[in-house]
Amino acid sequence: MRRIRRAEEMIVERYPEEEIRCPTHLSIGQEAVAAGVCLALRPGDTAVSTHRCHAHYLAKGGDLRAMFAELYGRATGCCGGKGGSMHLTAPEVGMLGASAIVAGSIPLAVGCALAATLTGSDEVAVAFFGDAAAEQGVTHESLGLAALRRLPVLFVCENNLYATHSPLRARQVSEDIAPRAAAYRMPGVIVDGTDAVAVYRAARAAVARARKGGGPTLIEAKTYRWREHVGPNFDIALGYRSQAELSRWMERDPLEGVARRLLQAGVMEAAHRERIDAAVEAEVAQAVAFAKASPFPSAEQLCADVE
Ligand SMILES: Cc1ncc(C[n+]2csc(CCOP(=O)(O)OP(=O)(O)O)c2C)c(N)n1
Repeated sequence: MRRIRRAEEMIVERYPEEEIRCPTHLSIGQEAVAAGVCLALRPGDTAVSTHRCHAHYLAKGGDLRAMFAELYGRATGCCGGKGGSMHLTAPEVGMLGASAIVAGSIPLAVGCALAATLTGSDEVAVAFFGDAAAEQGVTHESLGLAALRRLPVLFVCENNLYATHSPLRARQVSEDIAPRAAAYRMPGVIVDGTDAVAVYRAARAAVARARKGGGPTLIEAKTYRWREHVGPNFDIALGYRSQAELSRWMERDPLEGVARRLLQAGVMEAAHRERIDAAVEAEVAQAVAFAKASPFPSAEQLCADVE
């Protein structure tokens, strides 16, 4: 979680330099969801993500240097510099990719799960998506097929209460997404998305169930994005949400929550935390330096893989 937070804070610091030219959607405040879910997965399990994919990519084991190089549009990026922030991919560790189409991750994960059952593998697939994706027709088609075929897939909804600037209460009659799972006779679980341990426990149970043929689970993590929908800034001045609401969620910082528990339980000492912070700081700085020193793709590289 520290790597995810610091990497995104670094994007905040560097974005105004205008060397990162792709749109970037930060998940500061939402880190516990990616971390908790991906900890319950094996490298061979597949994750499919959204426009807000940095956290999922890093939690699944994606290379930090290749991520920054991608953001900087360099040939050493995980998509050769052609994808940008919304299209991070690391198939070698099961990060299949990220779709900027709202709900795009959901049928892709179902397809991965279907492929796993057809090939006799015990791999599990995860679709990460936001609350707005729950409003798309393809979500219901996908949940229906996954339930019918008892596919090994986790539907992980990061309910951060907003779709761009539209609040959930203006878009849906219920503030909860998880109860919809009942219509497909699959478990629907609500977890505190600021609590990495709670998320991990829910994901671990769903993965175990899926791996032994029990079928899909819908996990709804209640969470909150601290920054604007797209870009590095705070956006309270826009007026669609209040400073008081943001402050309440910031008090529930997922990183501080885990650190407090580990310190109180005597599992981690303050000095250990400082060592983690220092190591992450160096790693992120090196990733930025690597990206900046990398070449841009050549004209041939830019045209490769483009049909
Ligand atoms: C099919 C489709 N419709 C509209 C958009 C424009 N759009 C981009 S992000 C977004 C809101 C997404 O909200 P949510 O799924 O809750 O994810 P969050 O941004 O909150 O993480 C919209 C409407 C899109 N990318 N794809």
